[in-house]
Amino acid sequence: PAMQQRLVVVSNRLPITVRRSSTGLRVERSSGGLVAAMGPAMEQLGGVWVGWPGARLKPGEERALSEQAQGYALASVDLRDSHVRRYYRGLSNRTIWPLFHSLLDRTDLDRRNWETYEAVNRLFAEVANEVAGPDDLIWIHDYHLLRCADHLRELRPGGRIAFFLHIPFPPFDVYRVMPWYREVLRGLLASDVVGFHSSGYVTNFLDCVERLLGVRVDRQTGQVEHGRRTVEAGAFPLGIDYAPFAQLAEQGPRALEGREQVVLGVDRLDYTKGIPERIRAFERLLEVHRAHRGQVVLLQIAVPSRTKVTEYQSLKREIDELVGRVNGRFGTSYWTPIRYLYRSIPQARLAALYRDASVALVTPLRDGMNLVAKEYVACQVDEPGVLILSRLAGAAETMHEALLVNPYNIDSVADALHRALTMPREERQARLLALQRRERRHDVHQWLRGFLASASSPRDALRPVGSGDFEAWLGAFLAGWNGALFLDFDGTLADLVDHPDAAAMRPEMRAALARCAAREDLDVGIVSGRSLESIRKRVGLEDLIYVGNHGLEMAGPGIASFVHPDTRHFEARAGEIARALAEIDVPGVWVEEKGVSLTLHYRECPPERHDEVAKRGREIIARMGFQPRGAHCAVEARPPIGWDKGQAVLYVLRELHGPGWSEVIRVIYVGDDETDEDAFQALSGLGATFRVGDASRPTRARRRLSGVDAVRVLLEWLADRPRQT
Ligand code: ADQ
Repeated sequence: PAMQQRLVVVSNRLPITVRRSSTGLRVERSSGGLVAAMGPAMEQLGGVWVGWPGARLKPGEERALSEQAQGYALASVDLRDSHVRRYYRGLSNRTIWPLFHSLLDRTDLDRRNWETYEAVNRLFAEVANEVAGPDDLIWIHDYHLLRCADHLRELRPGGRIAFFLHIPFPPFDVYRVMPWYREVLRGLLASDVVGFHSSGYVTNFLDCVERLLGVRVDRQTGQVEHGRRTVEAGAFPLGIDYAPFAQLAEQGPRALEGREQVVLGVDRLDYTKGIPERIRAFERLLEVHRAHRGQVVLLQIAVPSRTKVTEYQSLKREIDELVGRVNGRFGTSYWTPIRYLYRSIPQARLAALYRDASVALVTPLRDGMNLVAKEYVACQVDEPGVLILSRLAGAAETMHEALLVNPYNIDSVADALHRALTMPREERQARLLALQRRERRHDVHQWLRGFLASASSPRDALRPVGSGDFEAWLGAFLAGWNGALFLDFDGTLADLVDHPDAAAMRPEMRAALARCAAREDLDVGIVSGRSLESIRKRVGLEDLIYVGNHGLEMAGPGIASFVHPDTRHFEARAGEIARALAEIDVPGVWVEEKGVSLTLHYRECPPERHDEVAKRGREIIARMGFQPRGAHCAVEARPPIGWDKGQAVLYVLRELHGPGWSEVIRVIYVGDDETDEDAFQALSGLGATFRVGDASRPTRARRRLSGVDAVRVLLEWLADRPRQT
């Protein structure tokens, strides 16, 4: 049997919030959907919950806090005031929250907030890593901690990490507004499983990952190729703790007196919940359907939330005024149309209110899931009530028997309200029974089992890249065109090895490359940092264009042999630098002289000395007037000539096809190295570009390929295509 795996939950808030006042510590249950979902789960499973307690604890107080949790341990993350301001109120609640709810007008962008968010996410990762055993599953929750898994992955490369997002994942066009979109996606992909409430969010996520990181995704299985790891994205729609809720509703005494029909709204006071729009819709009902006047009441219960964020303060004022206006306009001496409570309600009382209300009006402008809709359904143990639900809540994806509305369209919500208030009993019952059956079965326990099973089971790797992928990516781009294919050598055509003399293409790669070169509709060029001589010998094929020394030397069919005119000025200097670098006297370090440029290699020296060697090498190179550039376990030294792989490729294309080359030829460039970024940049928007390797480094390339094998598949696909021109 497998090692006993414990669960470590990481979320911004602990399930218990501490408030410090003049009279001492006050401890309360935290509000909101996440605690509602995970609280019962942790009581049942045990483990550790890592989070912020809401205030700074003094020594000894942590112990008192832990006594509040039943059946599991608490570990608190200590946040300073500046953390809370920038990470919590700033980036989490004024950037990610509105942006992920597609409310761009409310989205604030501030780089200093981002930096603190990053630092605090690291802090959470460190605490989680400390309390977790080596085999424990670490489950990170929600939008405050989108970067946490990345830091955890550094601390435990092989550990099990899962993530669940409780809010929507926005569509590509909205998501890209986030300046740190790459970092956030990489943060999520550091997990093994990334869970969302609905398949719509999964689609959005995969879209963003594919288009913004260029990594390969499988839409059928939700798998994402992230270097050598496969990450799985999936929909795990959250449910509620159904049975106890229904039971509370069975037991509670009558909660509503009076003969009016009650329309109920229950929310955290949040602008995503559409409370002002809802009040206006109720007002419209009273305007248009006069028969309801005096007969119906809107009971709106709002829990105070994020009260220190300015947007929430102004929302509170707006709602106060709206309620006052509508009550002033329609109220009579014996009837007040809107009753408004600004506070939290104990669960038993809430259940009785749900039960006694005729209609639940759940109209968020956007909501990850929305548990209130589900709680209302569970509590209909008496006369069947009607659920009106926003189409823009995640819950609408499954709860289609509810009356689904567009919360922005006030008239249509008013019409739905009228329909709900006058709906015949048979229809109410039919809709309700269907809703209840689903929610009873898909409750929070089932959700938990499903997610944990997925997070604990071994991952299948994504099927290897195939010709179909290249057909999808490049088929239309190349159709009817001649092509030009440029490839780096080391790390692209040949695996990286300890010593450059040992690098070689496998026979299948060489065969595929030769078949590409033999095609009349395809030019093939090798672009390398090696000297022209060395690269030509390594590849060993005629009929190719060879570009050596990062573009300073070129030769091949169709182009005049080229040596950059400034080269000879720098050859002597290159020799001097080589001698200076030879003074780095560390075993395994050596210098490769390539004429006008050189490379300091340290792959064979002990890993703990890599940083020191690279630093000293860079200093010497820079001091002597060459440009140092990091490569795989090496530092390249290039003469200060404004010429790179990108310019070299453009030069070759001009030589072969004239300045109007983009009218007659389609270009593909494949490379794995930092120096290939120059070519990706030169070709951005002009050609198809692929960076080999995982998504941990940013790239200007359009797509990523996992390794040398994927490059071979590309070459084979190109070689096998029917002639294009
Ligand atoms: P929330 O935005 O907090 O959750 P929701 O899913 O509706 O929204 O959960 C609210 C919870 O708070 C419910 O359990 C409800 O009973 C409780 N609650 C609300 N008002 C209350 C009141 N006045 N008194 C007492 N309790 C009250 C986030 C996402 C949601 C997602 C959940 C869970 O925004 O979309 O459904 O997480 O993932």
